[in-house]
Amino acid sequence: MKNKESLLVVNDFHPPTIARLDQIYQTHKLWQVDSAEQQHFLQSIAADCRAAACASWHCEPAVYSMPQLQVISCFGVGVDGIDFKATNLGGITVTNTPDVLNDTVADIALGLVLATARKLVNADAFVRQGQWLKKAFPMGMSLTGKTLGIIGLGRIGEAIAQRALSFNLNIAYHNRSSKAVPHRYCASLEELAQISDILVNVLPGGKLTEDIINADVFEALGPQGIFINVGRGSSVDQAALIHALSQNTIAGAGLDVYAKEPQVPAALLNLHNVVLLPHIGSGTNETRQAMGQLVIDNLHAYFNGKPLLSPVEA
Ligand code: NAP
Ligand code: 8YV
Repeated sequence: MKNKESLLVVNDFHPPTIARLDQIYQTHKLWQVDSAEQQHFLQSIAADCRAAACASWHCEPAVYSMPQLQVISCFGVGVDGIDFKATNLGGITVTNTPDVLNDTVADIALGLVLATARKLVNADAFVRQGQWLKKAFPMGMSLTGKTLGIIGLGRIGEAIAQRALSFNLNIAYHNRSSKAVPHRYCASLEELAQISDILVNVLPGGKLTEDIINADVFEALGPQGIFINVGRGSSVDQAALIHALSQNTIAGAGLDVYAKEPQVPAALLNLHNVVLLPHIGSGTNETRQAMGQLVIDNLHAYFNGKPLLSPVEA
């Protein structure tokens, strides 16, 4: 029987997927090795190791220098944790897990829209604390006829738009260029914020989007406006967001992602006009399973000389 191929598993990204990789490959688990020993560990497997499996949000820099490494199969669609300068230099192709998570992330985006517009989390606390016995809960904002502005109308953005239409929301969007969709295109973030009642961010992370949702965008969104973020925290000037929320220059926010996860600033924790989630956009059993399957399928394609299913264009 042919020996199992050697596979470096960089981090503990999804235990059920890693358990399946253990069955298929001779796995070498970097995160289980003390950091002082990792260089030596990588050298000891370097000659046989042509592929790695990794979280899309972090890869140990030493991995990129492995001489035989040709593929890193990432778990996650947003590959801002990968150093593409280093992978290009090393001739390494990176794959990710697009599309299989669109619906689940879009569901959470709409969940945050409802939770903020109708103050669902505060309403729950209101009942539990017995306040309903004394007074009425404050009114929310209707969605019908309002405008949902989507920053980053890509795969997930389109799944959000599809759902938003069934809530009778109008859709507008901002990308670097317009696309063939029946929604209003705004060439600038400020223009989109200006016409939006609810602004949803689905941008990828990385240098090109860093802090581009800033004080000017929140000012344009205005005091009745709601900001939702299911993209990346790095694309938002978090200090400007906290300022806008605490001064009520925007009405509220629903956040799944933050500047430095899992750290959430105390200033946000103390505000009542923000709903805070712990980056659970893709966090269902079914979707994480599908992401894991795509990690496995990409590796299978590589080891069998077939085209990779979802290579990332670097
Ligand atoms: P995608 O299909 O590539 O969509 C990204 C969109 O952003 C594209 O429409 C792109 O359009 C636009 N864009 C990119 N850079 C831009 C820039 N500098 N300025 C303006 N628009 C820009 O990606 P996706 O699959 O929808 O995923 C989007 C992101 O969601 C991921 O990268 C990840 O960070 C995040 N995500 C979060 C979760 C979660 O759990 N919360 C889960 C999955 C993904 P143009 O190229 O035309 O500009
Ligand atoms: C994470 C995500 O990968 O795919 C992405 O870009 O942000 C998420 O799906 C997920 O949180 C993994 O734990």
